[in-house]
Amino acid sequence: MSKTIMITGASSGIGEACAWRFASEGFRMILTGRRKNRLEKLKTALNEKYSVEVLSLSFDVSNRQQTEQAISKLPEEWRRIDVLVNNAGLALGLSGIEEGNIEDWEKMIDTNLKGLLYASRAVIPGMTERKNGHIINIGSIAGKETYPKGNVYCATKKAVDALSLGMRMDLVQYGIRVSNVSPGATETEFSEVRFHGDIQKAKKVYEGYRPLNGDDVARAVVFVATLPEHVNVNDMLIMPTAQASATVFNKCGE
Ligand code: NDP
Ligand code: 8X3
Repeated sequence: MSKTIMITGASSGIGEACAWRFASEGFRMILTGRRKNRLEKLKTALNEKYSVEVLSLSFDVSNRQQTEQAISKLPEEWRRIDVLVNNAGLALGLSGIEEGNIEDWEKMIDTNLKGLLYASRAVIPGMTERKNGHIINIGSIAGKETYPKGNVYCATKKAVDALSLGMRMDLVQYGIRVSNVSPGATETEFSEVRFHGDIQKAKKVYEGYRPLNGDDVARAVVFVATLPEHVNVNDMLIMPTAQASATVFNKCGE
């Protein structure tokens, strides 16, 4: 029987690219995000190309009640989740800690950290019962290295890094795999969201070098998820060739 994967934040970027890659591998998919229209369009496109079963679920992962309800009310045939990709997340703002916007901080913490916890807590009991499953958390280079003005976003991703290892330690006794996949600069809607819709500012982030795209990261996630069951990738850092660290780039004009 095909495995079932739940991908949070599948309505764009890395999550959407993962949906396409996992569909091509024959996974059944639960795709989540807030933007219902996007998810429905994606579902139709995936069905047309790969004839895979897709369930789209629209909820805000930072809302505990919505997340718990969405997962606890899954139809019987979708209750067995083999792989959970905790991808939903965002950065809001790029500013010094002395002038940071507290609402932005709260949204990042609520989504990147609490949302990941809510989704995981709802899915893990099924995995422990079956003594099988795989959680893949999307971290970031920002969780490995703090960069100037990245403060709170970096802190949430550092927390994802710590949680991935904590989950791994607690779930090893159940045979559940836990992986942390941390990308460097990836051109998605990420910067547009970070700069509150300022497209020009967002474009500048990716100028002068070739960033990753969603599909580059999705390939890594599929690799991690499709290794033999006795193999666990604890931690993977995947960077554009032109980016050596959070702040060191080879910008020679792409
Ligand atoms: P996008 O903005 O393209 O995608 C973000 C996804 O997260 C969307 O599908 C969005 O869906 C979803 N999302 C955001 N907030 C919520 C919420 N409250 N509830 C449910 N879903 C939510 O960015 P990326 O694809 O780049 O980001 C995906 C992940 O990758 C994030 O965790 C990000 O931190 C991480 N990352 C990104 C990097 C990059 O350079 N782009 C590098 C390293 C890590 P919707 O708006 O429909 O809810
Ligand atoms: C996204 C990559 O470097 O903008 O996590 O934080 S970065």
